[in-house]
Amino acid sequence: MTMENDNYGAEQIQVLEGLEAVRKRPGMYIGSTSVRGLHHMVYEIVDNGVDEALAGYCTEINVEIEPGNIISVQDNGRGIPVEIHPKTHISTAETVYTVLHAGGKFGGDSGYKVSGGLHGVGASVVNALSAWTEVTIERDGGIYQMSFEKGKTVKKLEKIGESKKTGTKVRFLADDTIFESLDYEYEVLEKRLREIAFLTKGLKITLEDKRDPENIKKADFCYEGGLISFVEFLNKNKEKIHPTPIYIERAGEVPVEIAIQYTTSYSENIYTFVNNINTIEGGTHLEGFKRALTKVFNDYARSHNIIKEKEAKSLEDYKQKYGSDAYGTVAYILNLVRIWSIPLCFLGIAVGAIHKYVIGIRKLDTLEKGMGLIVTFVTLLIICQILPLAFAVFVKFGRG
Ligand code: 0R9
Repeated sequence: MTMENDNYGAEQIQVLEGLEAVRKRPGMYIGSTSVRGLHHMVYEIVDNGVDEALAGYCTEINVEIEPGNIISVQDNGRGIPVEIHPKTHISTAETVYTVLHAGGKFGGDSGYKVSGGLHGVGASVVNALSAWTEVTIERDGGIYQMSFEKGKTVKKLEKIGESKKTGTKVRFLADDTIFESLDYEYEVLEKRLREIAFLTKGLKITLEDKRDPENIKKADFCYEGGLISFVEFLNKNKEKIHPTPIYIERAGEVPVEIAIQYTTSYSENIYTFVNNINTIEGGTHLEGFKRALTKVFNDYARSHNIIKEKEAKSLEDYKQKYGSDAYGTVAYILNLVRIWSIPLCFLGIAVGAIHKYVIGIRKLDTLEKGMGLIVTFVTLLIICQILPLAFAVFVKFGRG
């Protein structure tokens, strides 16, 4: 055996150890072994298709729950590369499914690093935690297939037919010795897939639950409006203060998308996403956004003599003083940032500009209208009450 072969052997051992580690501590890799972790298995595979969509090569992802809780996810992207990988000496597709972190490591320069989850590395985790996995790839004029049991290859990638199409289909049965239950909740998958569709403008996602042939459930989502559609969906039963959501999009190294709509509802809803993942605990992106919003309100209030030059108020102050009690204010703010972290100032600039011209003016205009009414009322009072009095006084004393 040559040195090179020795190295290859060592790499292979690392591979096996890698997936064994996943099965030993599944929670560390998929979050939990409860039904929540089970749903994450689906999201990990879907995210790989979403990455392909974000790279500009995939327009549709079809998700099915087959009888027996088998999950099938199919995309119409380029298909996972099938050629032998120079480092692992097995096909790139098999590498992605058997080497922990391979998606990131091997797909490095493929523009394959934007959606949530583990950025492709999730494929090997799902494989390790499944009783079996079957991957079918249409690419380079052929149909290729490989299969695994508990993460181990049982059928190496082989060409099984011809095809002019391209895409990847992954079918897996989660391992019931790992997960507490294999009962997928249709509504949970539906909610998350709809969210992904909102966050991935123009991508069509279909969901079909075929477990009960008497009661097949179906849904499909495709939103050309992206976040605007998301805000409209969230506010559909609310009274809107402005009919069209405010929308900001900034491309470049730090892409940002924001959509906002105020309604007459009392509660405020802010949703933030980073790399398509709902950041329920907020973060610097949310902080930056709120700071920018506060600055815009204060700048506007100062320039319209609503507050003094040196004065500054918080968003809460504005909401309490000019918001819910008088008109009701709700902001739906959605923020999609496909990066790891965002400099606060960047968001500040992006959001500031919009708010200056739209939200601030809108809110404070209403106040100004109120002020206008008071001024009109006082003027009428003067005309109706004070002028006749003055006239009477003039008549009385003038004549006298
Ligand atoms: C159904 C779920 N879809 C996938 O798992 C999926 C992965 C994937 C992919 C690529 C294309 N489609 C995919 N679908 C891909 C192709 C190419 C470059 N990068 C990504 C290419 O043709 O050059 N891959 C995800 C990881 C990898 N491919 C890689 F690591 F093998 F490159």
